[in-house]
Amino acid sequence: MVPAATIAQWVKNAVEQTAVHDLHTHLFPPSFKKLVLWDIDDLLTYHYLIAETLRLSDISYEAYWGMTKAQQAQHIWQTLFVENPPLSEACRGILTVLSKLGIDTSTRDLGAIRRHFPASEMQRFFDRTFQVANCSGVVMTNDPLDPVEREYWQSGTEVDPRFKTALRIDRILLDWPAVAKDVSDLGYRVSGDISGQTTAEVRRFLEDWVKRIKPLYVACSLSPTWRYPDDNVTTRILDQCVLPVAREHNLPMALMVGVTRGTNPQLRLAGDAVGKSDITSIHRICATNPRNKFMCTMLARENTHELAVAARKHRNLLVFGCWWFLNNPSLIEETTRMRIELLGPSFVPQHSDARVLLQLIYKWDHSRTVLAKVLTDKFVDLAATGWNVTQNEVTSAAKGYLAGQFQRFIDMKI
Ligand code: RAT
Ligand code: ZN
Repeated sequence: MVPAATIAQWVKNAVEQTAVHDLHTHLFPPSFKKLVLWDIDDLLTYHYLIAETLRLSDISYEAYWGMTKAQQAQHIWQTLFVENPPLSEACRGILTVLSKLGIDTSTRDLGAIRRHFPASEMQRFFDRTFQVANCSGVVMTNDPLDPVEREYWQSGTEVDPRFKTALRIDRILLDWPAVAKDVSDLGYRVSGDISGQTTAEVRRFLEDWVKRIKPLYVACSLSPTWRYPDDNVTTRILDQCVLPVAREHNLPMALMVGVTRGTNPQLRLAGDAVGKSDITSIHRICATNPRNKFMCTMLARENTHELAVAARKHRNLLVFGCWWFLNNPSLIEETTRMRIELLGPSFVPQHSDARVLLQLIYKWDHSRTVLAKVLTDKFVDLAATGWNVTQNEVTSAAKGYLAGQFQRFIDMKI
């Protein structure tokens, strides 16, 4: 029998050495200058940390938002790292990034840390981050209705090949009639009441953007109240526009379900929360559209088990990632264990959701540690049955989880 320590070493090596393909981030290539977030002040003003700071500091929301980014970062550092121990996952993440970059934090002096991130070094940090995170590529979140982003696409800005695209369509699905004006301003004959040529024109809009950005998938985040099918515009646009286009191009539709936007509007982007969602809608959308592929991640811990069960029932459903509030080691561990037990190799355990380039370093370091722990246990359990575990199968499992499962799903004939 292969000893447990040997298996642990094989798993550790395989998980560390496999370059990850990150399926969902909010990162942009260096050429999309206005949208790039990368340095220590960007790390500190991540919305996860804003929410944590405004719990501990008695500064008013208005005063916080009235500060410059540098002042906000200083306030967050002072509150979460100097006046309190930085115990949360988001705080620990910053310390992992600094430590992996060899930056000394012993004096707890933000000024000294900042000197390691001169603006002139931005481009160099892209290569360094991908290398330290051992990441081969990231999928962005691309919203054609964001005027700043759209400008880069329309002007043919060159895109670093490590950055892949995903067509994000939240407003197209969820924001009628308001979105009609924005789509029509771009030259499509759509109306708020979805009359006339609207559905054909929305299809044309989607086709044009598929052609322009060549996405790996189409994506939308949905609230806990989302139901499919429903007697509403979202179902209509899904059925008549999005799913036909996605089917035609073999693009999975990624459903990110369970976010309640703006629970506390004063927190802005940090004000979204989680709610329990309806798994029967996932079953129905997969079953009634068997020629479409779906990816799904759900935000509530309560939904993760039933989502894994749903994936057992629908081969056109790929479960991915521990999203946002689930991206914490304790929850990643229980979720990954449970998914392996129910789905074997056929899921994508994690994505980073990084908004700031350097976050790739900590999000993947922390997730790899958990994945290695769980995978070791699972292979040790196999060895205990008398199965002759080989290094090859360990390596190929790690490769599948970190990089291969998405491609398998794309290539699968349904
Ligand atoms: O994780 C996040 O940063 C969230 O704010 C959201 O962006 C979420 O991941 C999403 O894609 O909607
Ligand atoms: Zn996201």
